[in-house]
Amino acid sequence: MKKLSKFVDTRIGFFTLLVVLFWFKTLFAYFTDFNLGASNIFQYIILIFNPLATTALIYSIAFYFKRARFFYPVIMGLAIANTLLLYLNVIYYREFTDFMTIATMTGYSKVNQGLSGSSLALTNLHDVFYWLDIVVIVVLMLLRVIRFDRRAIGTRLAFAFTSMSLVLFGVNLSLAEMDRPQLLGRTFDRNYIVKYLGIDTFTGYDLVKSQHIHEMRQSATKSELDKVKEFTDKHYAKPDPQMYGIAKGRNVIIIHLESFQQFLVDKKVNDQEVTPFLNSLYHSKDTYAFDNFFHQVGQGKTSDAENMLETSTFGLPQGSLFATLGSDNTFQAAPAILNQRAGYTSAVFHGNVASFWNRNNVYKNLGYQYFFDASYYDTSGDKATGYGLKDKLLFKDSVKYLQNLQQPFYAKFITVTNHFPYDLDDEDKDPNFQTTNTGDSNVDNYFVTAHYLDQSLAEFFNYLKKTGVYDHSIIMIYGDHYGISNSENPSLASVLGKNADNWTDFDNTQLQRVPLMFVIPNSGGHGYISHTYGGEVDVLPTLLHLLGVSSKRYIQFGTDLFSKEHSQTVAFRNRDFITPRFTSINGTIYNNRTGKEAKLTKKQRQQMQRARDLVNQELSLSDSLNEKNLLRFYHPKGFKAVNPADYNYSNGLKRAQRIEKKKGNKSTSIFSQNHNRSTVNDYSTDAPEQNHSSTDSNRIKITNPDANNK
Ligand code: GP9
Ligand code: MN
Repeated sequence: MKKLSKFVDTRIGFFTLLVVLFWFKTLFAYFTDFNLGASNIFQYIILIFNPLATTALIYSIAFYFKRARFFYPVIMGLAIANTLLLYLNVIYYREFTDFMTIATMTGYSKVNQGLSGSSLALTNLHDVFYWLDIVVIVVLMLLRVIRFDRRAIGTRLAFAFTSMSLVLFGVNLSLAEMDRPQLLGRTFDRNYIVKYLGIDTFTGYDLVKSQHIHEMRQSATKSELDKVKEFTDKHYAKPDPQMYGIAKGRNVIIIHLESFQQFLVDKKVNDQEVTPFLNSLYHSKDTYAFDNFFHQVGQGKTSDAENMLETSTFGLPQGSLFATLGSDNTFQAAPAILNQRAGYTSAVFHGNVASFWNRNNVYKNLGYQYFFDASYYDTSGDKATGYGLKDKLLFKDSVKYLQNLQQPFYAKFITVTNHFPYDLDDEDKDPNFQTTNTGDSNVDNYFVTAHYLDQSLAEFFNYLKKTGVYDHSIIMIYGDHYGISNSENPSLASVLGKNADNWTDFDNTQLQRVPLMFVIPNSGGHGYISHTYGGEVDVLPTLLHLLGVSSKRYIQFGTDLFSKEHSQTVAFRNRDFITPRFTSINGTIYNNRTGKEAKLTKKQRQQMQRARDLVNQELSLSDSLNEKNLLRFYHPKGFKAVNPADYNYSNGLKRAQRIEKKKGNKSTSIFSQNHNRSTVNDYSTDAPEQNHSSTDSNRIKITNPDANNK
């Protein structure tokens, strides 16, 4: 013991102590918080050794500082930074089942406000272990139990440590390459890099890559655009004449159902429907619904869904396109297309801060004319949960802005209440609705917030009907992505009548289904539930065609879901994919009917290979389009490039009213058509908060650089 403490009192001893502690902490994370899927003894050996080389390499930097008063702070600083990186990844992984990239980290700074609520919910009691050693060491140093070693390490010895670590790293890398050739060359899964090389290497590697993207953008040429254009032209699917233009000239009301999965539709728990209102829409003859519609988001989640729906291009393989590239990317998106082709006014209603997912910048590039963010609403006291204004209040309090917009409008409502961690105040809970009892509070609460969201929708629809807006609108409803993450799916299994013990990756993929419905009142009552396979990237061409706007001239990766030529191969962001008969996960093909590994005929194998090629091609081309910002070179007929400087989201209401005034009796707003009378009183909600005075502190902080003096 004494010997050990003496050793720690030397610099090499102290270094060794810190390296070993961090090594253990990383292993702790590997085996408790991460799920890296080591499948054989060789992979386990690599996994166990991979933190060692980089940790030693990083900490050896401190040896070059000769003076004790530099050496100790430097090595402790490195240890703390390294722990912080590990810990942030642990938190991030719990929600995204993925690791943080430089892109997400820099994106984080733009969105961290909104994330703070759920980050706290993502902490775990055992997290103490990640920080305990640091605290103990600092205390021991302060108490002089660990003493500073004044004897410097010679530069040559320091160099020897660095070189040793590099050699060790080389060994690590070659072992990894033996097991998985071209590990770094064709990165498709961050899990693999961490599994083989550790988090530090992954982060360093990612840093180099983001620098690369920066350079790529600068050197991109128009010929690269031609390749993309050739692909999307070839895959264009022409509209079904029966459907083309059936919603022409109508308002488009988009309802973004936060974290809402298809399994909620028609689901009963304790003999009660979770979402009775949505179910009634789903089965209505006015509704065209899809039950094999999949979310395709990556790390950008909501923002990826938005990007796909607005642009029919994919999100990025890492990070959020909105947060990382969105500020200066060129888009040819729905709001701009519909404004220029069919005179639509565009607006987003969202009760969270404008900076979340960098929306305040990106929406300008998409061509959104109005953005009613949290600063337009009273979000004080109990009116908001962690991600913003509660849904019932969002819909109700939006009406005073919506009614002044010129029709037709393209208006998107982004809900938030059904967001992890599915918190809802008791006052908002339906006393007649009894949720599941799975023992996993996320799963149990998920049904409660979904039920609330459903009620809020019913109230909004009542308003639309009462004012007659309903009759000349098309209402598009979709779920953006999963609510229950893969790691929690086993808790959900029993609710779905499945067995948690043999839950598979195939089952996870099945749960990537989200709702998509087009409600088109007075359109003949031919609505039905379509079993066509499709994904979020297909929505824009579908919608444009329903509105009678041809999508042919634009670069879009999706195809019209109603078209006979629609491609039913649905690409997921990690390059897995699903077709009506088979699902490809990590290279394994499953039979959709049995959920087991498929035995393919030669012909089927060829078909699946073609599907795989298609998926790889479309994802790569979409990435090239967005990463290199190629749309800046593309000028489709009649499309005027969007200039973000033309947009400003402050004083939205005043701006709309000014337009109303200027148009006089030509104004088409709901307000004008209602003989210049407000329709606010046509809205009724049972939300208990509406009359609460705001005594409590706010649950979200409003800081929108753009919006003042409403
Ligand atoms: C926040 C909301 C949530 O404004 O849209 O985004 P998510 O966490 O689901 O990506
Ligand atoms: Mn979301």
